[in-house]
Amino acid sequence: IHAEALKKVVGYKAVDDYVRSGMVVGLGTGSTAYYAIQRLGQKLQEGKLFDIVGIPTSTKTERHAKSLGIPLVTLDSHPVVDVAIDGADEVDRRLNLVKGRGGSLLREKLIETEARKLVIIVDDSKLVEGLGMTGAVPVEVIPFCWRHTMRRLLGLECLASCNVSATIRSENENIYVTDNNNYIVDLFLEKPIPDIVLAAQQISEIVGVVEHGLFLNMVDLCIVSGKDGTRVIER
Ligand code: DER
Repeated sequence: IHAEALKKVVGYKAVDDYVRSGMVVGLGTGSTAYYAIQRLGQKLQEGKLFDIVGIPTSTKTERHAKSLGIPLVTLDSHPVVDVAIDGADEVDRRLNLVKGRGGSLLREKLIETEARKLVIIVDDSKLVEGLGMTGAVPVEVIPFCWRHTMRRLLGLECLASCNVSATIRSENENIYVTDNNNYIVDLFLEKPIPDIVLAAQQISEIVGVVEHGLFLNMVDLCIVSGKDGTRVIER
């Protein structure tokens, strides 16, 4: 079964099963959340859903939602999000996540922290035993003295056993700039993080760090698609 089909089935299912008329919906970012946004736009156009407002987690998602006619608001006017739907880079057995390889982790976490229900949609390639083993753990940092902040990240006690390395995320020879005019330091670990909660705390305590891609104890349920079908994992 084609990878895009796996993304589409979970994107559609998230909207069909968890979005009701009148809701404030957090709109995720990435190639899987793309399908949830498509489905939401389609059902609004068909009149199967109404009185929906969306809160986009990136300018990219904002443009996509606008192109479909989904009415958009922000957390300033709508601080309570009924449901948020987003993809993830990694999901562990406790539904803790790595997110942010698409660069949108700050607004994603800001909005998804306020969600009454956070629905994560993935194909089964994202399911992992330990976080940080399939790719980077992204950390959004302020541009000022980013090398200093990167050094502080590399020196963290809680990552000492992980053989950690770091790169400043680049795009076409330039440093990648997020929607919030920050940079991203990607942390690469060779061994799993022993204490993920402590790591999240210690990373956040570094003054130049704005936010990181460890989403812990946030997810209510995860819809997973695979070649054998689709299942829902509740936390
Ligand atoms: O960057 C993000 O957090 C995205 O949600 C990403 O992690 C998932 O994107 P994908 O659905 O394209 O894999």
